[in-house]
Amino acid sequence: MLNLSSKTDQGVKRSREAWFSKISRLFDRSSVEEDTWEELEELLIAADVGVATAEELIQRTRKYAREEKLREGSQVRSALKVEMVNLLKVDDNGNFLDSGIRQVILVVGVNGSGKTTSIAKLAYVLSKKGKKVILGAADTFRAAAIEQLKHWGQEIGVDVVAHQPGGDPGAVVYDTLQAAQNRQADVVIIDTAGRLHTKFNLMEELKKVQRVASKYDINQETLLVMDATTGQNGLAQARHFTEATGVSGIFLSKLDGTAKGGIVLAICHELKLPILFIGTGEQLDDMAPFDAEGFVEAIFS
Ligand SMILES: Nc1nc2c(ncn2[C@@H]2O[C@H](COP(=O)(O)OP(=O)(O)OP(=O)(O)O)[C@@H](O)[C@H]2O)c(=O)[nH]1
Ligand SMILES: [Mg+2]
Repeated sequence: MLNLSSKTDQGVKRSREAWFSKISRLFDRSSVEEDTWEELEELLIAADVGVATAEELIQRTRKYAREEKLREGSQVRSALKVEMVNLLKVDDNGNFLDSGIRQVILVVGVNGSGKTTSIAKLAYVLSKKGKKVILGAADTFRAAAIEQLKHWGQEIGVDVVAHQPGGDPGAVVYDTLQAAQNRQADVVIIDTAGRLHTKFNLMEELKKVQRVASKYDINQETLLVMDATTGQNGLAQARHFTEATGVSGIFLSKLDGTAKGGIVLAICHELKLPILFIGTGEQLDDMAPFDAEGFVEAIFS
């Protein structure tokens, strides 16, 4: 079994040590004054929460503290944590992977964001839950990309449908879904080539892949893999992907690699997209489903 809370701890370790322990210590004082709020804003921005989200969070916390007549530092700290959790709870339909229905998940994102690794992690977790998973190697740009997915497939023990390098990604998706039907798979995960969100043709190619998949009677979701270390730049990328292809949720990879885990708050608040999973390292089990309360506890603990 995955120990989820320890994976989340591992993922936010650097952020906790660099910024959130400082934020927590701000409230060790007996009373909260104007300069405490100013310092809080600076620390939140340093942690990559983003100016707009930091202001919103502070405004909500101050309002709550005023209304409830909270004066002591520790009380205000608790209020801040509650408001963080509220900000992180994006209205979504829950985690589609828990729904129990047949799924095809198209995994998209910029180059090197962690798509293929995150797919392997998902396949690993789902297989352990007893689901039959098939992977489709629709990143046909590079031979190495196909090999990388096949390697993971072998390691985990799941089938990978692949064509020759240079082939048509749509044809790979078609064959993968055909195989999924024949072999009664529960979950199909499609790896796609990394692309810059600004490249029109490549975004059109993704839409074509979505159209191929939609011909099948299977629930379709698009998972955006975002690299946590790209910080605020990642937000602009995510907006482009959302506009071009629609995005059901985010797999936030490499959270372990950044001290600026405050980006999680910016993503939820500014994009209004749910973070479904976090990546916490390079191994197969280095992931956890995202959970707002668990995240806030871990980042302050
Ligand atoms: N530390 C850490 N490294 C990660 C994580 N996820 C992925 N990586 C690493 O990031 C690098 C890129 O990962 P890939 O999965 O190949 O990324 P990709 O998006 O498929 O890349 P392209 O196919 O080239 O677009 C690899 O070295 C991975 O091991 C994570 O959660 N934590
Ligand atoms: Mg890849």
